Amino acid sequence: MSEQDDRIEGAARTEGAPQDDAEGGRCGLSRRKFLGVGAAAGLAGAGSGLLGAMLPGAANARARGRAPEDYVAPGQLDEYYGIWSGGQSGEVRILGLPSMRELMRVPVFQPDFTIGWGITNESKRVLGPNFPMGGDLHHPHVSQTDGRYDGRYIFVNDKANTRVARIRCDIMRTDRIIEIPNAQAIHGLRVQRVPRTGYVFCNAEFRVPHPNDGRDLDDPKKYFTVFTAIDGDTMKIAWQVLVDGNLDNTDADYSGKYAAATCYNSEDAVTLAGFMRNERDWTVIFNIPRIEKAVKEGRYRTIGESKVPVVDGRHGSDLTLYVPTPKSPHGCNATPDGKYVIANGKLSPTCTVISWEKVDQYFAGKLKHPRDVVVAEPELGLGPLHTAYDGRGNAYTTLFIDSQVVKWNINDAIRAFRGEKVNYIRQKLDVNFQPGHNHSSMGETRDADGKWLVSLNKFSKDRFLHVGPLHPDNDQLIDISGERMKLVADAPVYCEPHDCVIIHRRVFDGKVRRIWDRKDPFFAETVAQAKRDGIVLERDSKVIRDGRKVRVYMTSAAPLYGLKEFKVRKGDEVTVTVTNIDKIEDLSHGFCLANYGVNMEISPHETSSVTFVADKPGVHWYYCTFFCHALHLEMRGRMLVEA
Ligand code: CUK
Ligand code: CUA
Repeated sequence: MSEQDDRIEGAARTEGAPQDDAEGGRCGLSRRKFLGVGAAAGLAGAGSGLLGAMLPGAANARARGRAPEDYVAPGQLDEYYGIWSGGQSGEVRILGLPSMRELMRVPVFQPDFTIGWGITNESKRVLGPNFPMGGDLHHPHVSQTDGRYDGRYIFVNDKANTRVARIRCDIMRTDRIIEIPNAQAIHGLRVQRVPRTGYVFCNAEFRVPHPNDGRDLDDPKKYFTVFTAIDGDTMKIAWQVLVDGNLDNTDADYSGKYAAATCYNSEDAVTLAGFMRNERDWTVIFNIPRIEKAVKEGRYRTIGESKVPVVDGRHGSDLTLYVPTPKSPHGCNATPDGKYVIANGKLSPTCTVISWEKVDQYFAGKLKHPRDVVVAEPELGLGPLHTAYDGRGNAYTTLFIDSQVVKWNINDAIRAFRGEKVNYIRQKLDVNFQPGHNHSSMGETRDADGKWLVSLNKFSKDRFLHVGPLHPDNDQLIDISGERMKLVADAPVYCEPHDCVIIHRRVFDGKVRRIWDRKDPFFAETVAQAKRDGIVLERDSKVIRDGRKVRVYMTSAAPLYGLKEFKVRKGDEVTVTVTNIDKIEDLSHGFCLANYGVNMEISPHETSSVTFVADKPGVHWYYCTFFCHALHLEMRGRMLVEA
């Protein structure tokens, strides 16, 4: 049997196999029993024993789907971009779908020696002077206009260092990073859909005392956290809302009136054990027009040194609505038809469906109890974390503990909630293993097209060749275009993406630059300095001495730098500015300075610069690190440092 035949046969087996379903799988029953025992404990305590127990069955039940190259042949382009979080790496990755090929990495919070992120002056201006190393990047989301992707920006959170960053989609480069005041650990992040982005909403997850200067460490009354709205155009903070509980994930509606956030620790505890007592926590709904009005009328306070207006949205406020939601809810996902937002129960086997229309009625005083906005609460399985949509009325929820994706019908769940006898579960598909987020193609916009679903699985176990004790995650591609979900591909990924968005290529077509615009603001400050030095960057290669500061300007054109050597004195502060005057697409140069920890990339028509102190005398070669020409290896020069 050829490899090809084997693959197709494998695919057929996957589609029809009983392992597809929750109850009758080859290893299904025994595994469910295992999981049943320690479900809550597994979630709370990461459950390593639990996972070990399911290994043998899982290995047998390996689903062998069609390979991605069956969908995207070599040389063919993908239909979708996947914008992937890089998790602890602090970067964003760009994949093609359905091939799952990694196309690019965009450094955000972490240094990156390939392009010199954290080394070049241009990147340091974005990162700030004393940026903490690294970040924990969970949620990349693309700006929208009227509920549709407009392809301007990607916004991302940094949980580790309480920041939010923006990536320009035209150059796929980070252009702004801001710190969020009055907060610790920015987690959930989503964009305002209507009328446009507009606001970027983000959740500070950890409650800390305010002011957090050591005077109150253990007084729960002093602990709180905030919901933040950032102006996505200026990257200034518009306002914050004081809340009860710990905020987790967030999403916005399709009318521009509301944002929602899942919220745990209704117990007001300051320790982990206290967090999980209550059967219900909340989904918090933020009434944006009312909050804006309160800010406008001065009904806010400021905290500490920050000037950001903070309105009080704790219980009793008319700016917010706390919908009781079981239990420590996690994912928060608005449906693309604009009708509902769904909170994923995490420690409860349920998802809670909240109707925006009922939220309207509640704020208008027509509904009495906050629970009246709930229109369904389907029981789905163990550990529901996140939900994606196909635009045809179906929802796809990841079940962390069950290691499954469950497809269910929203309308049927609503009917069942009203007491009708209907089965809202459509299918349960094993994924490998322990999924966190999932995402569907165009699924967080009005254009949800129901073609692809990706399940971001935290554990790969034995799915790949072993590469040491640290295993890659396993992001699995699932075809959801038909009645039944079909597992198509496994994709190992470096740890650990939390979230992604899948965007049709038409959104970016014609918007992503192939070479730099010489007028790009990304290096405008460097250009301005050159002008003050009387330098035309596209033409001149020259050394300017300004006291102990030396500015070295050179062009790069394959396979030559504009300067074969330059001379400085020990202790000089040297700035090397390189302008790539090649205009051929894909012809990047590098500038690497031996034994100085300097490397940077200069793509066609880009200017990059780096500043360092020439503290090591002698000869230091600089050379090109991007293979640009048959004589690339000859592309070099000497920095001569006089003692
Ligand atoms: S979170 Cu990681 S699996 Cu940060 Cu969106 Cu749910
Ligand atoms: Cu320029 Cu290699």
